[in-house]
Amino acid sequence: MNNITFAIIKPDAVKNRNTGKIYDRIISAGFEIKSAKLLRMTQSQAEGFYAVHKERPFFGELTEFMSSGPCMVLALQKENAVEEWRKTIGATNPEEAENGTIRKDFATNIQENAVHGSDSDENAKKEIGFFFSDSELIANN
Ligand code: IDP
Ligand code: MG
Repeated sequence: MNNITFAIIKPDAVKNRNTGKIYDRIISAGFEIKSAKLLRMTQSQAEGFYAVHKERPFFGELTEFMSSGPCMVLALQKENAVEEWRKTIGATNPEEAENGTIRKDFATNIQENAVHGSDSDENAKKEIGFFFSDSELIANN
């Protein structure tokens, strides 16, 4: 499936009251929201979600940050959703993100970078499954 991706409005962006502004970017970029919820991850959930990064030096800090407050998890649909959402959010490091991207406009630093985006169709599917059951996704009519 190449038309769905997984996004997070991370705790920094929720705390900084940017949720609505980021929703607006999602919608104006042409994504359909197939599911969304506000939740606070436990640190062990964050460790599970970011398991691929467990050997990286920032893993502890990252999982602490991701469980530090509420975040919004979303399933987003659009043609080429994974690539399109990565373009919309910009580079991991906001200093390298292009003008007009979400991270350029809302990230604080390389860690507290406002949003998450899946990096492949395979991971999008896994990540959606981590937070949503099939029945929570809006059906396409
Ligand atoms: P991505 O979110 O752009 O896909 P990844 O390399 O998959 O970037 O890293 C996952 C998350 O880990 C980043 O979004 C960011 O929050 C955090 N991160 C990545 N690199 C660093 C770093 O060098 N220092 C601190 N945190 C980092
Ligand atoms: Mg990544």
